[in-house]
Amino acid sequence: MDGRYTGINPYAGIRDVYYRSNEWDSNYNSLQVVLTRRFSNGWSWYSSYTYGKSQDYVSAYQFGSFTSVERNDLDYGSSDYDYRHRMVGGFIYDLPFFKQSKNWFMKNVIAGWQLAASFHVTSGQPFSISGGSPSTDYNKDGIRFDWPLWLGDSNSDALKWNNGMPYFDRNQFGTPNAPANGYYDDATNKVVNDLGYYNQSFVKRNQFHWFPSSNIDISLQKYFTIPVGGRDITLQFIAEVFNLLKTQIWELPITAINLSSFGQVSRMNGDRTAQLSLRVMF
Ligand SMILES: [Ca+2]
Repeated sequence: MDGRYTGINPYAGIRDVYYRSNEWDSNYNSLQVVLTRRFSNGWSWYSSYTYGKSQDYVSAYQFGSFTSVERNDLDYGSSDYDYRHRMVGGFIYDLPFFKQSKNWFMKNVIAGWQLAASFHVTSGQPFSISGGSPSTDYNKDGIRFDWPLWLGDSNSDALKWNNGMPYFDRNQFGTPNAPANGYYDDATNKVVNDLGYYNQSFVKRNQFHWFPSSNIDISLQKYFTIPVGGRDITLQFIAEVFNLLKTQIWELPITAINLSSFGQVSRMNGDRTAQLSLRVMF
């Protein structure tokens, strides 16, 4: 109910009614390959690759609305978390050097460190192009998030570059022709559905995927045992670097077609962070 249907709204004074149900489908298929090496001879390894495809009408829990109540199927598409390829892995390696050294310092301080690393490579984040203002209520049903037209050929047509910055090209998207009879006819006080409206070539939900991302984290750690007053105190020292290679990816472009800033990308994200920690166990 958008306030205009007072004639058929049985609840006077109530504008919006939220209805929640479990009745919509989602669909996930994947191929998963896992390779691991259990810890022995000082090292272990794990790696996992997933080829996945997830589709649904809405991906958020207890939130979401159809762009059109007449054509729910227009919202069936890639899930918000539909990352096609994902590879993760890592290793743990007990550094074997100087463990048998006769030198006290080499044996107790330099030896005995454990090196670990983990990484991921993930294909691009899915995202949609839609509106959010009265001007993007193309089918005139009171809901503003209608799909614009897709004028491009292949998805990559929408991605353009300007001075080394990517942007999404507004010219690849168009305004649908309005329903021929309008959606609600004030003269007859009836809803007039021009279903021919839906024969236009709309952009699909989560039609686009942004750039792939990757990351490597490493850590170096060691336990020190220090005898204090007849008992041992254990110190655990960990040095970690997150995003070792400082890989950065562009932030998603602005996806609301009604904004003048549509398609703009403002910055790259991806800091490198180093962290030292010392834990005392007694
Ligand atoms: Ca609408």
